[in-house]
Amino acid sequence: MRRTPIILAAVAAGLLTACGGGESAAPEKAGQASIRLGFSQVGEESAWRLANTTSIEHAATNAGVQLDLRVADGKQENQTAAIRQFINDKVDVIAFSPVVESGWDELLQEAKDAGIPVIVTDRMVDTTDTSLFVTMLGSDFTAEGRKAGEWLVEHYRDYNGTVRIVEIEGTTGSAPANQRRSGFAEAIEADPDLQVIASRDGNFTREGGEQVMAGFLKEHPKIDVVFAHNDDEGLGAIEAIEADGKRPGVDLKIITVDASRDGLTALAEGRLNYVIECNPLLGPQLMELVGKVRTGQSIPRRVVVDETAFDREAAKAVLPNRQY
Ligand code: GYE
Repeated sequence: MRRTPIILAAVAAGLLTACGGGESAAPEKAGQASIRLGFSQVGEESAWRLANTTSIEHAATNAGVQLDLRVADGKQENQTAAIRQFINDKVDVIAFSPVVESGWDELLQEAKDAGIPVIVTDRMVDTTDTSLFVTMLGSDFTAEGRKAGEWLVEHYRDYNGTVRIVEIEGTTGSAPANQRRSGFAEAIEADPDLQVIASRDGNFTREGGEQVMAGFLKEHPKIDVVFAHNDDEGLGAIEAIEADGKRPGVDLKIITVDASRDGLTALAEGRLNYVIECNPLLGPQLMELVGKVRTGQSIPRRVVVDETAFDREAAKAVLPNRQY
């Protein structure tokens, strides 16, 4: 588990200016100027994740927030240990991106009993008591899955015969895997010719995507479409398809989610066919929420990130300025 404490002197910048930090501030205000945030990150599985971590680190620095970042290597038990440590350390605010949706009730109750507000970011938790967290900041994964399905329905509108789809899912039990799968399934119901013939966990990694795709190619003589739950899995699938002597993007259509620079580059080259955006640059919005929670201001229960989707031409247009 990586641990990167970033202790910063209170800087009167960004949200701190709003909090009134500075030399002449009253003691309680000076206290506010130095918010301690414990953040438990999922891991380092994808380009999305690395960009998300960097965004949070930079935004904390800019806001003068003392960030204790702990990276959990994709393991719920590591996240549990990190959050218990934050509770012990009496941080002001806890934020976390839960690797899987369920199994958090007891831990979040401990944070609540200790009077520490919890912000859920990126991935949703499935709790019986929604008062266990103050807000959720992240994308609408169901909408992302739906966009992928709608593109397929449109693309195969005039096609006769079965379209054989394989799905490379994200980490089993995670919110993005569950919701991208259901959004996609809901959208492709519009055309009974669109059939998911196999579906397997690629753990959101390039390696996982390659292995799962290699297996699919062995087991299924005819595959028309790959829906990968993130770019990394799709890029891994490209390698397996090429190793099998087929042309990704031509012999098999590939749809992915994230729209990282590598994903959009493959799309611009015609090796992917459609990419749904999932924005990892959540740091500034997270710090704004942290500041508001700390100072007792009201915040919405859910903050959804604005996103789009790209075809080949759109990818070429945005690539020169893509930040992640
Ligand atoms: O799509 C994937 C990452 O939770 C939205 O996790 C995130 C997902 C993202 O590993 O690349």
